[in-house]
Amino acid sequence: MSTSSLARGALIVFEGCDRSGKSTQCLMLVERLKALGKRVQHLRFPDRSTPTGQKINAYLANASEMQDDKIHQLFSENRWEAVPSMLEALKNGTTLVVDRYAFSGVAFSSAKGLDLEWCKKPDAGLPAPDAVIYLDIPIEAAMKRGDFGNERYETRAFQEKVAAQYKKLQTPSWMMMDARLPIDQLQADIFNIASKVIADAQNAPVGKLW
Ligand code: Z5A
Ligand code: MG
Repeated sequence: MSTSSLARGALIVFEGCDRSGKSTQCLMLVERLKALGKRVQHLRFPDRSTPTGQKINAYLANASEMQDDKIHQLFSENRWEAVPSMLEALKNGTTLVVDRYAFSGVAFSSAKGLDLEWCKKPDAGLPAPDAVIYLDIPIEAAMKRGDFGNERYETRAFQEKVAAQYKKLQTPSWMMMDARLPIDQLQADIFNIASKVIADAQNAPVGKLW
């Protein structure tokens, strides 16, 4: 029997504007991988269940105010809290499917006018995704899926600024997907991409942002 270390899991991140279909596609991918007997875990940021996440939740719900630089750092802290368990899971062969990550942090804060390079700093050193699946959709089309919610940032003008910032953050592992495709067709494409990413990540070290 081989004594070589266990193949690691892959870190697959979904990004995109409001209503682009991230949560829908994350859930479908997790369910399909589980059905195939793969080890997989679904994460989302912000993780609103932790003390930092609860402060973020109050901010997003407009129930509290915070300076732009401070809330930016809090979003990052919310990710760093998860890093030990993320690294452990990856090491144990569990693939992580993550709904929003540091790219959201930088895109949203820099869309408010904060310097993009400054915004990247708090997340430098986080586990780097093996793939960023970006669900690309014109804001007009996203709005046809129903009104944006009532949270902070959920306006057309702001989402347009966010989309422009996202495009400055593309890494080599960035996959631009047409989020206007029918849900099942998009999932089929995403599943094929994820399967290859999982296979390729098995024996590669976990990278670091940025
Ligand atoms: N934020 C930040 O500022 N800094 C940070 O560091 C982080 C986040 C991590 C969290 O929102 C907010 O925090 C977010 C960024 C900021 N603010 N905004 N905007 P969230 O993640 O909790 O919520 P969201 O993801 O933005 O919104 P959402 O509505 O959950 O969008 P979604 O997950 O992309 O979409 P969905 O729920 O999968 O689908 C939306 C609807 O479209 C639904 O009815 C689906 O059935 C439908 N749908 C989905 N796919 C399709 C297709 N392909 N065709 C037709 N209809 C579809
Ligand atoms: Mg969502």
